[in-house]
This record gives sequence, C-alpha cells and structure tokens, in this order.
Amino acid sequence: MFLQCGNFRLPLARPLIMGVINVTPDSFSDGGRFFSAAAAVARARQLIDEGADLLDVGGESTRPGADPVTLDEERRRVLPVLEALADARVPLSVDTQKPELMSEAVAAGAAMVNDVNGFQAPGALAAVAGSACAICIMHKQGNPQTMQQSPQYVDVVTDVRDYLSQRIAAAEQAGIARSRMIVDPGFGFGKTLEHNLELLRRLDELAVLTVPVLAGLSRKSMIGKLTGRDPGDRLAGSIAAALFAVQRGAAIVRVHDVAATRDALAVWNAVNQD
Ligand code: HH2
Repeated sequence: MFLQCGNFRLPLARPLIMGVINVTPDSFSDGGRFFSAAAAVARARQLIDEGADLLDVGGESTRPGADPVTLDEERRRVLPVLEALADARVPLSVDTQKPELMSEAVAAGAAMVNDVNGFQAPGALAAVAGSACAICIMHKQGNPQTMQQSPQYVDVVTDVRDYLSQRIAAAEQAGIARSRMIVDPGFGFGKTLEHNLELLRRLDELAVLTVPVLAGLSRKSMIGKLTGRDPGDRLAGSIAAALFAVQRGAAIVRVHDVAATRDALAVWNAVNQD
C-alpha cells in the first residue's frame, strides 16, 4: 500500500513519522521556539536528519483557546519555510484550514495538506483537487476557542468514523483519489480524556474506512493528565501513546520528538515483523 503525496509515493508497510514544525508564537508545547523562518528551517532539517518521513509545517496554533490568525500572517509564517525547504528529501505537509493558503502552499511545493477542519471550508476541497498532493482529513468537534468546554458524542468512535466517512466521500466527489487520502480522529480536538482513550483503544475500528490513519498524540494534554507532566516533559508518555496507536493500526504518527520516536518504532518494527 502507498500514499500518493505530490511527487512522492510513500510506502506504508511500516509506520511513518511525521515531524511537527510549528512556525507560531503560541503553540502549546513549543510556541515561539521556531517562530522565525530560519529557526523553523533549521528545525526541519534537524528532524529530517533524525529520520522524519515527512514534515508538517503549521503557522496557526489550534490548541484549546488559541486565537485565529489572519491569512496574511499565516502566509508570512509558512510560505518562506516551505520555499526554503523545496529541496528537502521528504514530503512537506502544510497544516492549514485556509483554502487560499492550501493552493499557495501546494504551488510552493507542499506535497500534503493537513486540515484539522476536514476540508469543510468553502473552496477547501477545490483548492487541493487539481494537484497530486495528499490530504489529511481530521475530525474535530467545535473550534479551538470553545471545543474543550463540553464535548459530547453518542459513541465517540462511531461518530468520528461516520464523519470521516462522509468527508472521504465529499473528497472523492471533488475528484480526489483515495490513494491521496489519510484520516485522523483528531485527539484532543473537542474530546475529553475518556473520549481520547476510547478512540485510541478502538483506533482499529477506523480500518473499515480503508484509508491510512494518522494519530497525533505527541505531548498532548491527555498525556499531561495521565502523567502529571508539563508539555516539554511528556516524551515517555507520548512514545507509549504512539506505540499503542501503531499497534492499533496507525500508519503515520505525528510527533515533536522524531529521534526518540524513531528508536521506539525500530524496536516495535523488529518485534512486529518477525
Ligand atoms: N494536532 C495539532 C495540530 N495539527 N493535525 C493533525 N492532522 N492531527 C493532530 O493531532 C494535530 C494536527 C496540535 O499540535 P501542535 O501542532 O503541536 O500544536 P498547536 O496546534 O498548538 O500548534
């Protein structure tokens, strides 16, 4: 099985690592550390050296309570980083909800568009349909300002799966082949700790969608709640969660700590594939 990702064809025989580059002043775990284009590019090159299979570049924090960023500001943050990394040996993903930026990022060389809003904005699917880029369709309930106030589901796994199934159908109707799609249950996006644990425990139930699943658990507040640790100190908990996700079928893990995750997956792969 492969993921078509712009000019890349990513084999999915073993779990892949997506490294996170936050070009933001306010991301929950590393806000401000890679806010200049130079710092973000240096970080990206470091994560590639550490073994990232792809990189996700974002210019707008989506942590609970985060303020939205204007299109111009998000452009200023993201495009120079993508342009400087055009020669990278791994595919670049852009993490954005804005259709205009999706098109511009793909023109600047992004091979994937990752939308936490599931390409629901008018024009979002059209912005990516005409290219060869991959798309990551994520589930969230509500928006970052209010999403953690009182998330509610009948059955969180069924609700998330039904939503993703509808968005896959919408993307197919827009002319996007399934070989370009991945889906993501959106850990922490309008979910309580119990919702997140249920989703992780039953992640294999998303396999019926027959598109690869991405899991983003790295440093998230659910890890903080379980370990009592601040975001910068959640590596061990994040690795435990990433390993559980791949055990339950995740094809890609989205992480801040690439080298450590790579080591953990090397051990997991060796045990799993023999
Ligand atoms: N999580 C975050 C942002 N984008 N995209 C996908 N597909 N899945 C995720 O789980 C996901 C995501 C939040 O993490 P981070 O980018 O580190 O923080 P912030 O949104 O504060 O920049």
